[in-house]
Order: sequence, then structure tokens, then C-alpha cells
Amino acid sequence: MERPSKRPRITPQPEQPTHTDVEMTSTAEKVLNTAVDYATGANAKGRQLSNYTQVVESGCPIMSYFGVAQADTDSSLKAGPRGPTLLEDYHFREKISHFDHERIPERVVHARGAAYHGDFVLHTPIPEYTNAAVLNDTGRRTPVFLRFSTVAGSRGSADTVRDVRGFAVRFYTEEGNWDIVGNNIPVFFIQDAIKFPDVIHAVKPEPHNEIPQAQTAHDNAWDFFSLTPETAHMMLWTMSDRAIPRSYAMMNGFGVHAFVFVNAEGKRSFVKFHWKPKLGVHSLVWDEALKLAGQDPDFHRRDLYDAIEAGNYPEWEFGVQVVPEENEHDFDFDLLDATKLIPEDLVPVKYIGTLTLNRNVTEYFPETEQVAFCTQHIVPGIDFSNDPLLQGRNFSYFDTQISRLGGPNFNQIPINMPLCPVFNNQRDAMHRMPITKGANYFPNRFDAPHPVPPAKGGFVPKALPVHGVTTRARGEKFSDYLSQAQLFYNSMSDIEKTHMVSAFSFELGKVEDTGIHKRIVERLNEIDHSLAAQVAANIGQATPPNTTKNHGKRSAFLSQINGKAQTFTAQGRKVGIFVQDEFDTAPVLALQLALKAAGTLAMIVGPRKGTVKSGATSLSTQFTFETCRSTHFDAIYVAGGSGEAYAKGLSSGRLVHAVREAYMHQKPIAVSGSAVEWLQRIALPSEISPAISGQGKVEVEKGVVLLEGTVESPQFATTIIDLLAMHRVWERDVSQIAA
Ligand code: HDE
Repeated sequence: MERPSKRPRITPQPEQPTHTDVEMTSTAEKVLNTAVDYATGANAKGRQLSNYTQVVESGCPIMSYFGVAQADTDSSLKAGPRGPTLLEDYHFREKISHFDHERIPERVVHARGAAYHGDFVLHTPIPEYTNAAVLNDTGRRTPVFLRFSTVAGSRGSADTVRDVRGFAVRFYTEEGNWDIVGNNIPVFFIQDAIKFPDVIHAVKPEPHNEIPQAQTAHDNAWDFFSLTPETAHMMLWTMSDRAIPRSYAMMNGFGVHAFVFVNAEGKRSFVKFHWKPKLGVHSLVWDEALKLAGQDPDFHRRDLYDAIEAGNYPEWEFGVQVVPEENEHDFDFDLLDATKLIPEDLVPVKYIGTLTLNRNVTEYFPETEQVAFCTQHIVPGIDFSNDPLLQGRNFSYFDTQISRLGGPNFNQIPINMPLCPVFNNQRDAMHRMPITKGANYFPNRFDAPHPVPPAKGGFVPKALPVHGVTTRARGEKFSDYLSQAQLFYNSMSDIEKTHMVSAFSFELGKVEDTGIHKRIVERLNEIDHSLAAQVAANIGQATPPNTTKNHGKRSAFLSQINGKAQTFTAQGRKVGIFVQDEFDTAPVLALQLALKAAGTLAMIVGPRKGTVKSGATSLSTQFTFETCRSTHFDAIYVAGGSGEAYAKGLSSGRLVHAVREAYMHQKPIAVSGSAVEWLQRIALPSEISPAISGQGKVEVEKGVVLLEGTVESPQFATTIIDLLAMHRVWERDVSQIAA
């Protein structure tokens, strides 16, 4: 029989032995040395994964799982063309049966997510705090895998919902995997892991009808918040703009808990981990987030996927906030309480390295879906604090993977394997992969595998004194639920406060039980009277008495609009350039170039898919007037053009709506040439925006940039780029306008 010409290939990389290639070594030193050899740079994980990557090429045959090529995969085997299907058809059975079992349980929380590969490079070693090699060796390029997620929604839910975002980072270090399974908000709803099932049951859809999907705007969530005072601080963060990020690349990441650093002398410090995005921390506005959930449910995952494909690699600075052990009790909050942050005004963040995402996954399921982050994955030099939330998580993550990924061998799935080969005496169980030669118990007569002394890199748990009488209680300072909630609210700018009032009013507006309304207003009144009064008015509750004892303190670091930690740049932003045939080429081409130089993505929107022409110039359209909305962009530019057809095209309802919607979402808007008159007469007439009446060459009024004529002007581009860098035109009052 003739063999099929091409068969699927597994592409092994010679320098990357698989488990089965590795002979069991006889000494601990040899094991550790082998591990180091494997981690030879940035793409070490990529090379390792390529051992397991199947390349399906043109001409590959369809085969059964046992390797036999199949002649027909379209018709099942039947007794005659119209007869019943025969049990004998193993190909049919294998195909259907595999399909029947394709789904695995989605994550019980953080089900919706997207992950990306990258690397971490240290620039500032910190031996004074930790002997973790990855935080001391500036010569390494440590592979990382970062999964972003929402918490409440199912795997198919929309990206832009109001929710906390997961920010789970795995470092594939030479000493093993280190996972910082963090969020984009630095505090958490609850203080003790035993409350986790309660908070999650409450925020997930209501059990009787599974409504609503991916949102807390329902009775059970607010019932729980109103009855659980420790949620006060996090509740404010989730009602702030932090919960509707503009992009994964424009979010902070936080380890949330205090972890412990141990240095070479055994000295311990508490540490909080921070990720600061190079593109700044920016958010959608709520109306935009709501619309995008329908217009492009994949908005965030697509944004980052596209950026990486285009070579615009997102970056974060990695920072540590360190408190020496002897200063543990210097604060008016408890470091072990995850509902509290350490204000940067008290302990600055020291930035020590850069994380860059530079590679999309090859296949979603084996990588993004099967990655199993565990808070218990730490490396020597890093340890756990006694934070009761963290302690509970250390059990939960390992435990959940067992049911989600089908048994205790989930660490042998390629995306979960460390770079080094793994030796231990665990054997068997569902889906065991390595074939191991040698002993499976310790001690054994072969001296392998055996424990490694600390001096050779063996992990030793921290030597913390433990004392006390067993009790179901919490630390004394845990009961101050209000100070940091007030600190957060006081630190917001007026715009951010307005957004928070709207967010509370939206969410509570969807709650039916007025008892919950009343309790929430009481809770808010404990934090800030003005907040409580405004929300009460919007949800039909009486204004509460002004009994608030707001301490009035502010942090200079918490606001996204005027906080000290903020970065303003046009990099990573998207501009929709709306053109039709016979557009004015000079200003369009000049702006395209200027935006590119600023690291901004210029996307052409035209009346049709394909190309738009003007004289000898033609541009390909990324979107049509029909396939996008203004929500897809951070700013829009409607170019002018010549001829009657151009003027007619401008009066399209889509274009007028795009401008008005962008105006309402406080985005920069630019027009040139014939579009100036169109803007002033039709798109933004004086009843909407009385101030838009420029007569000069380049005019900017309330973030609307007008360029007269058809000649380019460098000032036009710089004005737009400056406005983009500020993210929104906050001074534009849109309170009376609906898009
Ligand atoms: Fe999680 N969390 N969590 N969590 N969490 C999970 O683990 C849990 C908490 C976070 O992209 C689960 O693999 C408990 C805080 C992220 O794969 C589960 C408690 C923070 C992800 C689990 C918390 C997080 C998870 C579900 C209270 C920020 C997604 C699937 C003690 C610091 C990871 C899984 C990914 C996922 C338990 C609280 C972040 C069930 C018990 C606080 C980013 O194990």
C-alpha cells in the first residue's frame, strides 16, 4: 500500500530534551545543573513548547488516533446509502466521541480570559531583600506567560463588562515556576478565604434564572456587599473607572497580598508586587463599555492580540513595595489584611524590571485554557505571609486544577511544565506523561532523586514564629473597614467621583429589593456623605443624615486622572480615519505618518471593504462605516474631500452618529476641508456644541480640531496627538447630551 506523502510532524528541538529524553541523574547537583542549561534565554519556553507543537501542513492526511490514514471523513459507514449507521465505523465513533468530550469545566472564577507570552528582564537587583535569583540576575531573560481575565462572567462573556480584571503572571525561572496570580485592583472584597464561596455565589448570576451574565448589577451581589462591611474598600474600586479598563495594556497589576522576601542572611521583609503599564492606566467610559460588550465582545483580547501581531509589544515595569519585618506593626492597618493597600505616599514602589509581551499563543485551548496558575508556586527567596486570604488560596488553586484539568498530573501539560526536567516520587494517576526509569521512593539505594540542601538551591520554608490559641478570629486592625475606603474616594478627581456615582446608580438601579438600597446607602454614608446623598437621590432613597466621619485624607497616587503614578502618552491608542473616494490626500497621509511615529494606530474606515481612492492614492480599509462604531477608536478624524458624492457620503447617518458618539464619550475629534462645514452644520451643530466655530487654520475647541483647506499642517497632527495623550477631553461637558 502506498503511504501518505505527508504525515503530521512533531517538531522536536534538539537542544530541548523532553522528559523521556532525560536520563535520571544520580546527584542533586547534576539535576540542578541540567535545569540551568535548559533556560538559555528569552524563548526557552517557546522552544520547550515547540516539542509539543504539531504542524499541520498542506497535504497532511486525516488519520485515526492510532495512526491509520482515512479515506472518507464525510459519510458514516451505513448498511446501504439510506441504511442505519454501523457500529463498526471506528472512525465515526472516534470522531464523535472525541467531540462529545471536548469541553472541560471552565474556571469557577476568571473563566473569561486571554493570555500572551513574553519575557521579564531585571534591571535593578535587590539582594538586600531577597536571594531569589530571578530578582538578582540582570543577565537573564525569563520567559513569562500572562493571563488576563474577568472574574464573574462565563468563558463566552464580553470583555468590557464592569469587573475586576485578573492579572496572572507566570515566570518560568531557572529555579522553577513562580506565579503571581494578581488582579488589576490592589485590594480584595474579603479578608478571609473562607468567605470566598459566599462572595462569588453572590456576584455570579442569580441561581434561579442564571441572570445577569458577567455583572454585579443584581440583588444578590448588592445584598452581600450591603451586609459585609469589609467589602467597602473594594466595592469603591469596582465602581470606579478601574473596573472598565481601556486595554489590558493600560491596567496596573497587583499581587494584592503581602508576600515575604527572604535574603541570603535569612532576613525577612514583607513585599507587595506591582505592575505599572508603560501606556498609562486608562479606562473606557461606561456607555462605551456597555455598547462594546455587544459591538465587539472580544475588544480587549483582540486589542492586545493585534498589538502583538503588529510588533507593538506592551510593557509593564515590575515594582516592589518592601516593609522590613521589624516595621510590620508601624501602620494603622494590618499588612496581612488584603482589603488594605500600602499607600505609596508611605512606602514608595521600587521598580526593578520590565515585562514585555511579545508572542501570541499558537492555540488557545492547550495554552490559555490549560494553564494552571497556583499561588503556591514560589521560588527560593520568596515566601508566603500569614494573610488568611493567601493561605486559603494556596489550597484552592491546586485543588481546583484537579477537577478542572482532570487529575493531579496537570503540571505535566506543556504550558504548565517548568523549564527544567522534574524529578520526584509522584507516580501514576490520570494522564501521567513521563516514562520514568528509576526509583519512585525515598530514601533509596541509588541516591536519586533526593532532597537538595538550601546552599544548593533547595527551598526552605520561612522560619516564622507561630504562636496563639486556635480561634476563628481576625487581627484587631482588620475591623477598620472605612479608613482606606475613604482614602480612595477622597483621592479621586471630581470626574472620577461623578463616574462612581453613576456606576452605583446604574448597578443599584437594577436591584429590585428596596431593603438593599437602604442598607447600601447606609454603608456609603459611613464612607462619604456626599456620595451617599447623590446615590440615594438617584435610586429613590431618602437623603441619609450627615453622620459621616470622613478623615479627609488623600493619597497622591490613586487617581487615574491626576495621580502621581499616571503616564500620559498617545502610544497604543487607535484613531479611526473616515474617508471616501476623492478624499483630500495631503492631510490624511500626513496624519497617518505622524500617528505612526507617535506609536498610535491609524485605522482607515471607508464606505466599503477593499480600497478607497483619490487620484493616484489608494488606501485599504480596515473597517467600513458599517463594521465599526466610534467606540472602536480613541479618537476619530473625518477627512474632507471633493465632489458632490463626497458631500452626500458625509451626510450618512453612520458618520454623523460616529462624531456625536465620540463627542459624548469625550474623545478627540478632528475634521478637515469640506468636513469642517459639515461638522458645524450637521454633525455637531450649535445646539450640541455652541463653541465649535473655528475660522483659523487649525482650531481646537473642547477637543474638536478643525483644519481648514486641503493642505496638511503639522500643527493639526500634534494637536491630535497631544489630545490623545491626555486620553479624554474631560473639560467637555457632556452631561446633557445623549449619543
Ligand atoms: Fe482567585 N481563584 N481566589 N483570586 N484568581 C482562581 O483558580 C480563590 C483571589 C485570581 O488566569 C481559581 O485556576 C480563592 C484574589 C486570578 O487562570 C480558584 C480566593 C486574587 C485567577 C481561585 C481567591 C485572585 C484566579 C479559579 C480567596 C488577586 C485566574 C480557577 C481566598 C490577588 C487565574 C483557577 C488564571 C482564579 C480561588 C481570591 C486572582 C478557584 C479561594 C485575592 C487572576 O482557585
